[in-house]
Parts: sequence; structure tokens; C-alpha cells
Amino acid sequence: MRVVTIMPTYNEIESLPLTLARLRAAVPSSDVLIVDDNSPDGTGDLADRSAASDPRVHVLHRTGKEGLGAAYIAGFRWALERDYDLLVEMDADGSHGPEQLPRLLEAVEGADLVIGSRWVTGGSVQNWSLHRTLLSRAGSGYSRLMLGLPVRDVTAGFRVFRRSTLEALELSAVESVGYGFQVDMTFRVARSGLRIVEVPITFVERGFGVSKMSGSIVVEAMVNVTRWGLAARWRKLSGDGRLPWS
Ligand SMILES: Nc1nc2c(ncn2[C@@H]2O[C@H](COP(=O)(O)OP(=O)(O)OP(=O)(O)O)[C@@H](O)[C@H]2O)c(=O)[nH]1
Ligand SMILES: [Mg+2]
Repeated sequence: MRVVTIMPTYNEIESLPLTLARLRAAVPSSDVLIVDDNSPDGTGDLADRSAASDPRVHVLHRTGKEGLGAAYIAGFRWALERDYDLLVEMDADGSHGPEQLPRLLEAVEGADLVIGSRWVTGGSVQNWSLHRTLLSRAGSGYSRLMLGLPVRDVTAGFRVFRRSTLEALELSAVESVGYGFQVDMTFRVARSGLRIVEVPITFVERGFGVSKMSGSIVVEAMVNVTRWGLAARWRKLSGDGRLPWS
């Protein structure tokens, strides 16, 4: 199986070298695609230097900050144009331990999407404030109920997709910019009747740099989840596929 780990970056110059080194050591057979949104701190140049010294590392430069979702969609397209079988999502900030990736890759034998989960038995978070923990749990809980998803950690960003899973989805229809992107993808995979498996992970708060999480990202996710949930209920009730809004 050919594996590529897609890592979106925006101002991760301090975190990226260590995350990259850990990933290359933990899963040497995985190629890496860094998707940088023209980071002002020079992360893109650093990524280029890594690519120049390691043939497994590739870089996709984008012109400006367009959000996590857009970066991943561009990364997926890049990988689908090449012959990768498994596409991994991983943050560059050290929160997703590359040493845990082999367990996720094992689980994909029986799944179309594997989610590294903080909120299943055995999963955890380290060094997170109560505020962040509550926000994440509430976001997952609301999405799960609203969308009827059989998933505990709906917003998780440490994932393995089979190529066939992404090929079955209409990627151009994914509009979410922020971390609602992860909810969006989970909903699309579940609606397609594909198998989702959660594997417990330990998520560690970033050691360097700043979070790109913002109020508008949370609002975007909440509004979208509510919209999708209501639309799905309406479709079920009316049975004719027509939407009063869209
Ligand atoms: N290319 C690109 N990468 C992004 C963008 N926003 C975030 N990222 C990257 O996506 C990953 C996750 O972003 P974080 O800021 O860590 O978001 P988070 O994990 O939800 O928040 P924290 O837990 O507070 O770190 C990191 O590798 C970021 O550098 C973006 O607009 N473009
Ligand atoms: Mg992070």
C-alpha cells in the first residue's frame, strides 16, 4: 500500500522539523506532502529545504491562507493524481503523534476511514485547558446528535482515508473552511454508507506556535452542522428530496 501523509501548515516553522523527523522515523514508507499557505514565517521555505534533502517529502505551495479545508482538498487532489492507496491527515504542530500512525494504518484494513479519536475508551488529551476540552467535546456531541453520526470524535484531524473513499465523494462540493471541514468529511463518508472506525489516540497540545482556531471557525462549524442536520431531517420528513432552503 502506498501511503502519503498530508500536512497542512501555516506558521509552523518551529514545529514542522520535529514533526517531520518523527514521522519519517515512525513510518519511513510514508511519503509526505506539506501544504503551505504562503506562511509569513518561512515554513514554506523550510519545507522546500526538507524536500530537497529527502525524496519522500513534497511541498504544495498555495498563494495565501485559505483555511484547513481548502488546503486538504488541494492535498487530496495532488495525491489522487498520483498512485497513493492511503491518504493520511496529520497536523504539523505535534498534536498528532506520528508514532501512533501505524495503529491507524493497521485499522484501515477493516475500514474506509480511520479516525484517531480522543473521545473513545483509551483516547485522551494532554495539556488541554478545560475550555478547549469542553469546546471539542461539545462540538463532537452536537455534530453526532444533529447528523446522526456513529462517531465520538467528529472534529478529529488525525485520519486515514482509503483512496476509494475520497474517490467516492464529490470533493468540489466540500465548502467548509475551518475545522468544520472534518465534520463535513465525516458526514459525507457516513452518508455514502462507508465504514468508519475510531482508534484511540493521545492528543498533545502544541508545544510551539499559535493555534489557528478562531471564533469564526467555531461559528462556521455550528451553523453548517445545524443547516445540514435540519436539511437531512427535512429530506426524511418530506420524502421527496426537495429542500426549503439550501
Ligand atoms: N495550509 C494551511 N494550514 C493550516 C491553516 N489553518 C491551520 N493550518 C494547519 O492545520 C493544522 C491544525 O491547525 P491548528 O492551528 O493546530 O488547529 P487546531 O489543532 O484545531 O488548534 P490547536 O489545538 O489550538 O493547535 C496545523 O498544522 C496548522 O498549521 C490554513 O489556513 N492553511
Ligand atoms: Mg493543533
